[in-house]
Amino acid sequence: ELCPKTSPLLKGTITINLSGLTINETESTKKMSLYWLSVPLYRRPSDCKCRNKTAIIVPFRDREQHLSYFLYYLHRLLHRQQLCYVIFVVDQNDDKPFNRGRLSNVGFKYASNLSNFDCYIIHDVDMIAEDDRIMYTCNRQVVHYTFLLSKFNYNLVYHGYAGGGIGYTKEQFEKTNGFPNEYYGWGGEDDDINIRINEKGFGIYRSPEPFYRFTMIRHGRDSGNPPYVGRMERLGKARQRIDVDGLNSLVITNLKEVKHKTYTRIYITRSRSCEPLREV
Ligand code: BGN
Repeated sequence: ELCPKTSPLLKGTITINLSGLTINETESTKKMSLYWLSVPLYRRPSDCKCRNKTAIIVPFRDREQHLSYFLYYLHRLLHRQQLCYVIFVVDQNDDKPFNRGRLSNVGFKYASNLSNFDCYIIHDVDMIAEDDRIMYTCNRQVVHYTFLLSKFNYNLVYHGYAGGGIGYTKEQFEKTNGFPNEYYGWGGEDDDINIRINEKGFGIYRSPEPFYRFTMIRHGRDSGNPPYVGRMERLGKARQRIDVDGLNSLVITNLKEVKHKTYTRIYITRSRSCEPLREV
């Protein structure tokens, strides 16, 4: 039978203790998932038929320790929410500036090609939900989950912030043309999708519940992710570029997949032929 509308497994606030966790800890997560796995593709709640299928898409490079924290907490949360889900880690396997937008598009394309999910959540690896009532599901509006971050003292950092974790239905992602592919390095791509989502009339939903809080794992700036100097200028043209730069202009070459027990990792390397014009 269908799972209840509100999962009886929810416990509320989650205590997050990062110092006590090591990469080895994920081994226990692996064993746990084997126990719950009934169909290779999804982790299913053992006792009922899930109401929602969610794809978690994590743009990633070189943050193995963060990934083990992330998986450890997220698997527990999603299980308690009685969701069917798959976690896709999209790994930029080159030394070019990090391109979060493009990785998100690759993840969406890969996931939506694999199966029909109700919700595609693009999620940073360094953000961990502090409450299991933060539902990893979608809405009529595009859902922004990560607007109260420890890093910003749990305040919305500015009106229009759309960074961290954001959930789309297939239709929403396709109609907004996903993410821009042409932001290289840190900053701006999330402000760009905010424009897309509003221009296409979906709007962004942020829960009024006070428990929508996220811990952001502290880290220094990545050398492979320098601030993108051209981001202001690119953002100024965001409206004109919605239907030109995005899911529909994505070229995927050199994709490799590795299936782990608790997530699928997709390696994507930018080939020479689609090298971006270097903007300095
Ligand atoms: C903003 C960045 C976002 C980032 C947030 C939070 C830009 C665009 C030029 C104004 N936007 O300033 O990408 O997520 O800070 O750190 O840099």
